[in-house]
Amino acid sequence: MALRTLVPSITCPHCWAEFPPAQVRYVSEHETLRGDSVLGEGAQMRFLPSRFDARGRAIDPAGSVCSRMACKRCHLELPPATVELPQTILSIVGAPACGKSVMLAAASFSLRSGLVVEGLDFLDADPTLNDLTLELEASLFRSSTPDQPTMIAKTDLSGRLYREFQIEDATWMAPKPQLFVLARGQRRQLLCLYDNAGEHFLPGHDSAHEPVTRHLASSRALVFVVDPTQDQRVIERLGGRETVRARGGAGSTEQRQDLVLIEAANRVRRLRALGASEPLPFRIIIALAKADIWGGLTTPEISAGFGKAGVGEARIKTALAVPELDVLESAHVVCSAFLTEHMPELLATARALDPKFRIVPFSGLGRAPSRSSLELGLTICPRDVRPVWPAAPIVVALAEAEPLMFPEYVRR
Ligand SMILES: Nc1nc2c(ncn2[C@@H]2O[C@H](COP(=O)(O)OP(=O)(O)OP(=O)(O)O)[C@@H](O)[C@H]2O)c(=O)[nH]1
Ligand SMILES: [Mg+2]
Repeated sequence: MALRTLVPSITCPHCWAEFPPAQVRYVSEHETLRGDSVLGEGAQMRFLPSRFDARGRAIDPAGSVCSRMACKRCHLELPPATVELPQTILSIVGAPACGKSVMLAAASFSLRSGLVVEGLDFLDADPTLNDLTLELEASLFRSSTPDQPTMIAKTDLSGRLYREFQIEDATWMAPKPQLFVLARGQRRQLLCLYDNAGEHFLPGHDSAHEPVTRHLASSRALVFVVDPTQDQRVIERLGGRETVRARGGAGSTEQRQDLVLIEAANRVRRLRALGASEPLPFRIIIALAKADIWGGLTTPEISAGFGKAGVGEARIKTALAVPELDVLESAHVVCSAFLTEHMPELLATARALDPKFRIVPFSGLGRAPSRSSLELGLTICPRDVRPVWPAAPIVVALAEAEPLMFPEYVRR
């Protein structure tokens, strides 16, 4: 039997409890063991095993061999990789409609293609758990009807994208984790992402029993998605609200995105008991979304160099791949100048929270959606979607969290 190495500590991707692997619960298999103290009558009982078979599998109180594991606290099932691989949680944060779900779909789709980072394998840790990402990808990137206009729906604030569990007489709700196994050279890692509704990040929307953004307590980097088309100065330069809206821009300025960033930082401080003047425990990556709309406003025009080199296959590869560090660094400089001119308070906030923050522009769709009919709103045919640097913000965040796995993207 091959020896398995266990991680020293597990962080549950569902409820973020931390505990050693020896305390992991098993899911009973015997049909008489129906009913669980945390998950209710419909679930199989979870238990702390004391008997094992010759192959090290747990035996439940009724004598059945069990191999599925669960969290000590919330009792939700843990994919086997969680006890063996170190886990990196990245928090994707941003105002409503800034482009988080499109980024998640475009990033996971392109990472699977193998064209994004040399030698990186990217697999679902558990396809049943990842159904959410698979659905998002299917609608825009793997459609069986690529000529039928479609669009990713707004992320719901509750419902099937979330999990409910019972702890100490209270019902908790948390977003479903999306878990991926990353392998590069000798290194293997679990990557854990969540797709929140933007409303969850707005000031005043954090409730004790709906810990929907509690991943901020355990994450290793913050990907803050910024939509420049939610800023009045950018909207004016692009020709006004209606023009911006018709191209997929938000065209609304209800949310000040710098305040959403401050709120996220405050939650991180509160959850980790950090003092007001202590630095944040991770890097902030400003993911500047929808570059296909505002890229023409930068000097030099970012859209000119942005994944355009090459033709045919080569062009697709340059568009999907994370560019080399010097290209990322010059994009950072150009975008910094753009933000200084148009959204200076956002830049100042990011700098104050993390002086080494990095800016990564991207476009999940690569071109503007259009209004195919009045009822459908903005849509795009999957065949026309051309993401540019879709996974770059996530890979740069990973490089900050796991520099040994992605050394070529670490700042020198
Ligand atoms: N032109 C353009 N429009 C985009 C792009 N990405 C997203 N959009 C538009 O922005 C809208 C919102 O994108 P989502 O990814 O759903 O935004 P979100 O941040 O997940 O929003 P919530 O779920 O409400 O928090 C989409 O319906 C598109 O119309 C892009 O890369 N280019
Ligand atoms: Mg969404």
